[in-house]
Amino acid sequence: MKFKKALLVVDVQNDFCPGGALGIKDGDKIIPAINKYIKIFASKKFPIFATRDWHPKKTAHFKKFGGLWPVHCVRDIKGAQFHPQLKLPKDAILVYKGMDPKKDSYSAFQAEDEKGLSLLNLLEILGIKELYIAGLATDYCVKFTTHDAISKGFKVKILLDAVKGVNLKPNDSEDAIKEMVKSGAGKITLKTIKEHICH
Ligand code: VGL
Ligand code: ZN
Repeated sequence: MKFKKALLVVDVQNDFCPGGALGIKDGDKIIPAINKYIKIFASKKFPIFATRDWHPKKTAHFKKFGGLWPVHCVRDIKGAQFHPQLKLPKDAILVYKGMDPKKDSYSAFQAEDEKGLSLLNLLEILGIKELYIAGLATDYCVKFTTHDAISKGFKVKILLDAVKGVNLKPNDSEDAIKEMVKSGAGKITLKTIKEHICH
């Protein structure tokens, strides 16, 4: 059975890359692989979504207001912009998350476009049934997004060579991948992607 597919590029923003406020070690090293996936999906005319963590200056998500994280991805500043190496097509669908000053929101299913349409709305409008997920961070946004997607009935494939984690604890990313697979996510790399989308 053929499912309609989309690529979801999660939070490839300056602040999550080395030198950024919440820089993930080697976070930028996955960008060339992501760009290759973008080319493959674009060539098939499959939609490409990209999320951005998009915080107000004051939010309970930040350490200084009771949360877990240093100040990062404050909307409209450089840290919140996409990494300059990321090559999104002009028709990529951009969604934003983390705007609520009172709570954390890690999942892309808490994201919305500039008109306020949620990711779920947008996926339904386009008839998408299967998500291929890349980006940052494996142990937060990628993990929460995958669990939400599966619980909402989507099929999920994790692009293993195009994700990286924060690893507050050293095995967090590895554990996150195991959990996602246990919940039903598949694993894909650039070596195997063609078998999945080129037919
Ligand atoms: C995220 C840490 C802080 C994420 C967001 O979406 O992965 N991680 N804010
Ligand atoms: Zn955040």
